[in-house]
Amino acid sequence: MDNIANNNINTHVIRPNYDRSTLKSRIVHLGFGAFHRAHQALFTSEMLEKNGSDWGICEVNLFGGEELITQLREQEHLYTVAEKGASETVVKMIGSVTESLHPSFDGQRAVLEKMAEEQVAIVSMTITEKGYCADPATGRLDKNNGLIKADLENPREPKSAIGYIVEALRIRRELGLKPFTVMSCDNVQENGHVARATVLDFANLIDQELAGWIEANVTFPCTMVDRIVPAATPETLAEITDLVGVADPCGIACEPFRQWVIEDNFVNGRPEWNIAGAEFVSDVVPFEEMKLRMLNGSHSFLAYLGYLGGYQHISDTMTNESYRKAAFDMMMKAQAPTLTMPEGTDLEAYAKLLIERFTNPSLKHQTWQIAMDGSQKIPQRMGGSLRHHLEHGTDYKWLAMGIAGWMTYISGVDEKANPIDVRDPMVNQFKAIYQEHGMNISAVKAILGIEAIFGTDLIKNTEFVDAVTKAYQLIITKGARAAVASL
Ligand code: NAI
Ligand code: CS2
Repeated sequence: MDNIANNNINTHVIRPNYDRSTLKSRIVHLGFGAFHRAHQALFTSEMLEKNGSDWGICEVNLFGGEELITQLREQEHLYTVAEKGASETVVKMIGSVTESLHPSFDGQRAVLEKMAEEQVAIVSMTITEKGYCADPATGRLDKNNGLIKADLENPREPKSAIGYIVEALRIRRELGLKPFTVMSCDNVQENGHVARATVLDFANLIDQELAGWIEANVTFPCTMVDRIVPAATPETLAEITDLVGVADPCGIACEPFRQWVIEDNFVNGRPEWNIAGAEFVSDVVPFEEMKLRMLNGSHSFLAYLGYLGGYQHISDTMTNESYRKAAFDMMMKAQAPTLTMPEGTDLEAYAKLLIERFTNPSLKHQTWQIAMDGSQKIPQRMGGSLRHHLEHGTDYKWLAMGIAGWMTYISGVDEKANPIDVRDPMVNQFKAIYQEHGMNISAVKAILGIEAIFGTDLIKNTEFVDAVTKAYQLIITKGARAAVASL
């Protein structure tokens, strides 16, 4: 089959200019999705270009993505990234991927054996928020999660990412090998701490000695990752074929902006990602919080209220002045005041840049995609700042509207009475609530009563419950556009 590895590709594509044959799989990455392809793998490729080191990546998809792995192998693990600015596109071929595995066709053992190979120094992850099998409100392991229950019964044959990491570490310990660093690159508040807590919670339930060894020997750096990478669509792939000259089913389009701030806490060596633009710092938490609240918080706001308002893409919502203003106010009035940043951080400049990034008309980032998995996203994108405002008696109307927008969205019916395809690990719980309450405002209290999302404190705060109820009522009676315009 013709592909990017065995064909002439257009000369404007920037190709890897380093010797790929010297690379070793020193990183095993769980989650060969859209984001990783345009972020960590690209940073690694650009680093290799500059330092000629041997840090290669073995890609693993634990759930889905079988075709992607098959295709990647057919094209010698090469693929392209199209960085689409408002007026110009840069196309890069990525060469940092050395190998790939999928438990569906290579078997679970092959994945574990790879993770336990001596040269593997880092296991990194982009497995989505739900991949951590944590209780979203506490960040601790959810022992009732179906995958976790199965893995606790049969830890040598894991299914969850957490189960794989613990089993691979067990094997390494048994072989007398150094551990690897576990590096989360997901949009999870204090992602390294959540990865650590879930891994240790799991290990403690199966083998306390192993848990003690992990606690003493493994590090879990936190990272702040940023680049808008929408899921590939047939249109993006057709555009990439035009740009490259040959079809690349593993190709992905993204925005030009990228940022990666990493806590410098690696137990077994690390690549010099800094020479490709990443920053190693001692404390990432303020940067993570800034990004999750200002970018992701307003993204979720725009996703729910945008979808309900009839907008398919984030850039479409930005054509409506009241959405644009609400997103900026959400950043500057609802989120920025809750942050404690290192001196010199210019949050207004950050917010202005975010609005510009959201406006990029070349990126077709669907509101429906961002709306996915709200139960996992809302607590970290809005919960912390909400509590801050409740404590300080300050205005949080944008957060109340965002939460009410999410609640309306998960009812599963849009403003034209069409069904919404709600994707969320808690979707059955939402369905049960709406079956009982219909669109009645009593649904608000029922949803706020879900402890895994809202904890136990928020439902007791009548001022907050009233604010969300009012916003919800406005959305269902006047529509999302009018509700956003009222802010
Ligand atoms: P995607 O849908 O393209 O890929 C999801 C990946 O997660 C797949 O590789 C899949 O195998 C894996 N996965 C799904 N459920 C899993 C589970 N329960 N356990 C283990 N692995 C699981 O999504 P995409 O765009 O790659 O995003 C993934 C994550 O990366 C996001 O959830 C977010 O945390 C983070 N991220 C994404 C950005 C983006 O713009 N796409 C930007 C910044 C961070
Ligand atoms: C988005 C993020 O899908 C979502 O929930 O908010 O993936 C967002 O695109 C990235 O975090 C940008 O870095």
